[in-house]
Amino acid sequence: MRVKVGGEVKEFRTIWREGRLVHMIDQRKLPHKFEIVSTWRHEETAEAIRSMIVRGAGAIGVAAAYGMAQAALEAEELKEDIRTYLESAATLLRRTRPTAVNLFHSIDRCLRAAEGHLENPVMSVLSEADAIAEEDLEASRRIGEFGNPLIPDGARILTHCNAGALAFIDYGTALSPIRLAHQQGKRILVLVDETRPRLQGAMLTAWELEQEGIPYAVIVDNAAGYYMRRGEVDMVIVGADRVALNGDFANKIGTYEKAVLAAENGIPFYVAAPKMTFDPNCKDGDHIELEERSEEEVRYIYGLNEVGELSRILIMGKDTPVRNPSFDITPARYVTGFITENGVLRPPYSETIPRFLGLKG
Ligand code: RUB
Repeated sequence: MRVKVGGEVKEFRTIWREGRLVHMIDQRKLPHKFEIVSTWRHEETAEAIRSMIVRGAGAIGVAAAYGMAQAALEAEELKEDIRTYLESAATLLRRTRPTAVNLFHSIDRCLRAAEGHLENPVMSVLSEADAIAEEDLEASRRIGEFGNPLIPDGARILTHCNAGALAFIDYGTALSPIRLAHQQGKRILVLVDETRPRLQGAMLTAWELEQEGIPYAVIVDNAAGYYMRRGEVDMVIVGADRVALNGDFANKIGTYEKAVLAAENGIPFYVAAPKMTFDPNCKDGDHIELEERSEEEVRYIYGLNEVGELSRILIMGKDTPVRNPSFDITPARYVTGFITENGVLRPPYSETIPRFLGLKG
């Protein structure tokens, strides 16, 4: 993605690897500060995923793969048994965030790579991790190509959370078709749900759209229905953290109500997601583990204070009881189509998804 830093425009990936060093854009500080965090050990990368320095299904999948690459190099340096070392790194990385299946797919692929190449398991894990990153990049680029024709000139598009270049390696999922539509000269407006409590919409999606010069407006989460009912939303495009075989999917809390409102108002509702986000072992949404995050995320708001310092502000009683589910499930019946790297999947999903995953002839 192109980023304006210090008056210059530079190309960045959300996360990249240089030998054992893993670099990532610090997503907790945008849009106020553009900073790169670098990790040297897999434990630090796991912590970066947990604390959401890096977040978004695709990006944490790649972060986990790079964490496994670091673990392979650590095992070599420490002369540890590689299998045992990788297994324990896998356990740590799996515990960081439970919902996005990309993370689990990546870890399993790296473990299988080590198993399959006993003569040089370290090299094999490194190339598998790099392959996962390249595949993610290519998948999101293709999602843009398949999604763009769905966007009419003049479209007003609602999106929730951040499913952009920051949530992937580059391009993004939901934002990939939007970028392409804009590049092709279509006049579009993106309505960005702010996405409480972590504000990924207001902080990250808005920042990405600003960088690209795509017209947008941030709206409070509760305003989506208002605009839909007024006829001011032509389509919804969101990302996903895990798609079940029947088409139910998990995404950021609040996605479900946007889908119901879209159906109520006759608005097409698309989910942009690559193969890595589909879970062949999950038959429906009731089998997806949904993350519950810290109460502090709801009690405090994070941003710049009036003297320009990043700070946390308590917005309710410090002991006020709160609940903080981070994801919800949207039933398949609300999804107009899944925009994937191989084309747009349509209902009945219990047939089209298994076929897409190569599970049915
Ligand atoms: C991210 C989120 C995003 C999906 C889709 O949640 O719900 O919509 O990950 O993104 P969080 P992707 O910010 O808690 O990680 O583009 O990776 O499919």
